[in-house]
Amino acid sequence: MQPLCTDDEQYKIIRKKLKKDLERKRYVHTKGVAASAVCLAMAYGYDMKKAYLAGLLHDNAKSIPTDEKKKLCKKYMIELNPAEEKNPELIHAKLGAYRAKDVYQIDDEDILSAVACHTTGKPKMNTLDKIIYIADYIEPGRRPLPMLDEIRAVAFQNLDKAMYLILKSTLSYLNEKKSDIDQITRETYEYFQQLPDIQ
Ligand code: DGI
Ligand code: FE
Ligand code: FE
Repeated sequence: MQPLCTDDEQYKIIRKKLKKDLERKRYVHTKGVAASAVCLAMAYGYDMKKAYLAGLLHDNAKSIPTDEKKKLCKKYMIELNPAEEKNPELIHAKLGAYRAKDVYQIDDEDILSAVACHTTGKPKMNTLDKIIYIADYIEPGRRPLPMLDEIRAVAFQNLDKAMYLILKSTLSYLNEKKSDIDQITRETYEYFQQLPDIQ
């Protein structure tokens, strides 16, 4: 496996820009997700550099005000589904993928995909998609969430099972809050629920 040197110039430039673009707490979360993604990459023999970059960039669009987010979606011709129109906090995932390419010069399709689907997930996610989705939930600074300790342990044993547990917990949280559930979040849950190796 290629070694990862977090001191490389490319990463320093990206971290500097993220530090400027994100609120302080969000930047700390971002570093936690990048570190957790690298740990998961080690556990599953995945490219640590790709995991690190995707972790760093996953929330790059999070701190942009909503009306600016919507303007940028028009600029990039990103179509918003009804759930995204109603819950603008969902937009930062897709928009983040376009900005990762345009502003952060990332061309790797796996990294862009992982950023784009990190909030709702999607059926048939690849390994990096799952690593980022899970790292976002288990990063060390996350405030206590239901089942977090168990999910942290499962994450290093079975990615699909960790996906299923996180989706289950997210859906019950959203139901409790009476938030709209994106069709893709539901489909993703149903996809992981029927996999044979999650029981
Ligand atoms: O950006 P982060 O806070 O690090 O995490 P995230 O990108 O996973 O976004 C977190 C929120 O998104 C979390 O509170 C759950 C919510 N979310 C996930 N799927 C859906 C959703 N919110 C709505 N309204 N509908 C969804 O389908
Ligand atoms: Fe996010
Ligand atoms: Fe995040």
